[in-house]
Amino acid sequence: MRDVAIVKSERVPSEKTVSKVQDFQEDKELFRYCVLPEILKYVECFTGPNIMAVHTMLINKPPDAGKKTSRHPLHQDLHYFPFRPSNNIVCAWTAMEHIDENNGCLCVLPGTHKGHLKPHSYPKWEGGVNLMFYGIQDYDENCPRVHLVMEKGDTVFFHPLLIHGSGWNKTQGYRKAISCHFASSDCHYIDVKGTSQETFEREVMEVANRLHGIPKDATLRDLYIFRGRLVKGKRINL
Ligand SMILES: O=C(O)CCC(=O)C(=O)O
Repeated sequence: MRDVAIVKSERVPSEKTVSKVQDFQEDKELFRYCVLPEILKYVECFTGPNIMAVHTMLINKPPDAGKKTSRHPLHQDLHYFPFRPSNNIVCAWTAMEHIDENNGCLCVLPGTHKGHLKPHSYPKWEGGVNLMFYGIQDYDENCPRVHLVMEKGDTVFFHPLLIHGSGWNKTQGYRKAISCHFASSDCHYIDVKGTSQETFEREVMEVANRLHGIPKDATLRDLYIFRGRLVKGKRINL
């Protein structure tokens, strides 16, 4: 992915132009992150013994080009997942360097994982918004926010209903983090048609068709069957 501020400019892939690498599950080196015993020890508390890596990301938040497009709006990750139950899904997010409010740390609204999935849409930001950066528009403004200051190697584990986002990168460095969403392979798929997730399904399947020729009638479920990789135990439903 490239930040919306530079999406129309330079095309040579480099640290300066790639803001996110998604779906590294087939990359031998990066996938080592997803099988680290130090990570799986905690993941298993949420997923039980049958663990799938369902979404992987290497995030390289660029220095903000001046329009605050490097922000990630407040959202719930469950918006992107066509399977349930949410209590058997968890994100591991690891800082690859010191991260604080200057370079755009994670910001979370504690306790919100006890709520429901809220409707998401693109925020109407003046400078534009990155593809797939959906946000919640009606969160409680008075809810306290916690900014997660982390050191290299620090890892946070969080529920897919937890409302979170990240701030803009005010530094000249590229803020790096690696993350994986894990789910129990006992989770079951749901049809997102007719739900608040339908718009996302339509958009992501259009991109999958345009970039990879994935048939137009494929569903979000098909995409996750394809991208999911077993980490431990047995592959059951997912
Ligand atoms: O790393 C970040 O800045 C936020 C990542 C995030 O929340 C996401 O991709 O869902």
